[in-house]
Amino acid sequence: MFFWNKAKNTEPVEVTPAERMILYHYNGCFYCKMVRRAVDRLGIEIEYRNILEDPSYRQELYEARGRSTVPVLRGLSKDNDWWMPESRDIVRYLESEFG
Ligand SMILES: N[C@@H](CCC(=O)N[C@@H](CS)C(=O)NCC(=O)O)C(=O)O
Repeated sequence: MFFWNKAKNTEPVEVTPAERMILYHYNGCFYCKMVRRAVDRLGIEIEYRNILEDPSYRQELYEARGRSTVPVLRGLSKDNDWWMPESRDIVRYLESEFG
């Protein structure tokens, strides 16, 4: 099971395997590119939501997190909906789950 720290000095959050994964990103973002590269390298099936191409994606990200910084990986299941920011945490999670 993967855990990550949502913010400094917080309890680790448990990330459960998701039925669907979504990456909020945009093309010119270096940190997003790092994550997209990991997704390609690991051959993961993921839905991309480009927040500059579709403002509704930016809006849903903002509503969930209170900010629209990308990249953010979202894991959706019937009984869970987690949102993971920070490129390095995302890559670490993907490698631990799919590497
Ligand atoms: N530490 C973050 C940095 C993310 C970051 O700075 N993203 C930029 C784009 S490359 C961004 O979304 N800036 C606009 C904002 O924060 O609203 C990470 O590694 O994911």
